Amino acid sequence: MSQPLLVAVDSGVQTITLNRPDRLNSFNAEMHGLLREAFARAERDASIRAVLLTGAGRAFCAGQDLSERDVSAGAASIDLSVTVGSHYNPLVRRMRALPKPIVCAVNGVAAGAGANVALACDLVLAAKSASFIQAFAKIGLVPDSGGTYFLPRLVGTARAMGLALLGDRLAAEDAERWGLIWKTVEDDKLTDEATRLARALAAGPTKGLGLIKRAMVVSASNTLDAQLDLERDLQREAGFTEDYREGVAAFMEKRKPEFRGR
Ligand code: T3D
Repeated sequence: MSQPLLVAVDSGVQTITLNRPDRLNSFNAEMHGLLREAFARAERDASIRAVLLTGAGRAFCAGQDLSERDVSAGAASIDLSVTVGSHYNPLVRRMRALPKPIVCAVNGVAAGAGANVALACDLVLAAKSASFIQAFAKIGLVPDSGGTYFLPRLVGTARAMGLALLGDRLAAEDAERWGLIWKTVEDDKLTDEATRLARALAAGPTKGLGLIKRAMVVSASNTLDAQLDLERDLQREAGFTEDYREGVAAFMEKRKPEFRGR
């Protein structure tokens, strides 16, 4: 049987591929477990300096595997807070706390939690034929995996409300125009472009990039005063890295910096 998650490390990039294409890469418990392991490895393994998340086949991810939910007459009601609390929330928290950049290559439809896990990544690239669907309202649920946090912050309340209440498909190019994602690329260029981007990040000043990510992640809920203090503290940390010394030395010597991620 094929693995529901493929993980490969090359040139400092850990590529994680959701691999249940016949179910549009929807999440089940096994996939969540493997994702947990993959992100834990990304955190502890210094040779991994960026993560690339994508999907196998024609979809990125269709959210929760609905075939795992017994909603037949007479079946006991399911407490969905259990899976949200034990799988989705820890996944999004882990991704946001990872001190390394995560690139998402949205290769096809991203629906439900699949859309919001994509939005939890740091740079979202999408194939022009891809789309984003807040599918929750169509089945009587509430956007989870950070959807109600990311959407209004990325596209404003009016558009967030429309996406969440209607659950309609948003084409990748509209998602780019609205500022929901970083950019779209031609379908046949997605893998190359996402890999190029992830490798460029992996060759960057990893500690500094991690600090940038931390500042951006908390800025949504910080005051300007708190953010200014945080920037001061993070700059202190960044200034103690080897990569900062290398960056300045390379600039002065008019050469390309060789960052080591330290
Ligand atoms: O339960 C909890 O733990 C709470 C947490 C919830 C988090 C969530 O993500 S809730 C939202 C769950 N996801 C959805 O509601 C999306 C369901 N899927 C769709 O709406 C559509 O499949 C898509 C719009 C994503 C794609 O449509 P289309 O026409 O391109 O493909 P399709 O024909 O609908 O799907 C192809 C196959 O994948 C099909 O199986 P089949 O007929 O070929 O055997 C379909 O049943 C299967 N599939 C698609 N999405 C899911 C799925 N199977 C299980 N779970 C899915 N989410």
